[in-house]
Amino acid sequence: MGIWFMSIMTQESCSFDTKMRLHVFFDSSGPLEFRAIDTVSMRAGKFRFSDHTSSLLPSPSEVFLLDGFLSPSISIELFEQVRSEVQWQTREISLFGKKVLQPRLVAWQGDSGCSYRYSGITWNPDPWSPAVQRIRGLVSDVTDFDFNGVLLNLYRDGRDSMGWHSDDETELGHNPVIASISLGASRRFLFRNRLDQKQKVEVDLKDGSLLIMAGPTQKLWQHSLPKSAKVGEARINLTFRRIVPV
Ligand SMILES: O=C(O)CCC(=O)C(=O)O
Repeated sequence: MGIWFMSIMTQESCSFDTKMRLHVFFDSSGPLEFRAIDTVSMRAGKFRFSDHTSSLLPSPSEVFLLDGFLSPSISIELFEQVRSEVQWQTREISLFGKKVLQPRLVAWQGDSGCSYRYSGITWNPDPWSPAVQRIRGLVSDVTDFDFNGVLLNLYRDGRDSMGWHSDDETELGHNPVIASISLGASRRFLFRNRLDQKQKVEVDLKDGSLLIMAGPTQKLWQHSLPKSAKVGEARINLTFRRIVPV
């Protein structure tokens, strides 16, 4: 069963780049909820949001945050489905020459052949699971971008984390577009400038939010999800990516 959605184009605005879409979520009993989405669209390799949404990082980096992309009721249902349907793994990574367990559970799903190598591990894709496929549909629809893989992270509580890194692996190509969905507990997410590490930008990634990183963001900035003693609840993050032939 679960939730399905339909996407309806309600209006073309006078601006060429901005479209208005309506997402209609429904389950087997009928429509559950309507949500108006300010779309982001890819034109000539650049993301554009409607006028009131500006980049969190200075130009030429492109980072956009849409809070409430999924409503609380949809997020709760998707959180439970994703948590139970994904084949979560704990993996060892090399850190400063030592083998350590990643401080979170991880999975990689994608189209056949879309392997992804990071932190010394090659991930062959698990097939798309139903709820993840549904979220992929929503994200592809709002971004007009065809993602062929997703890295899933399950942070069991505030002791789980992700260290500083950029998503700049060769197989993601030049200026990758990455769409990140958060479900569950809110967590702090930090950016730091690669040349001037004291320059930091912080955002809260809330339940149901969509964060998009595009342009040269990965070349110019690193990001991390620090530990937090205050967070007792779990969080799932899905970062949709496009693996390109190398
Ligand atoms: O959990 C997050 O929001 C961070 C995920 C992340 O940095 C990544 O997958 O590269």
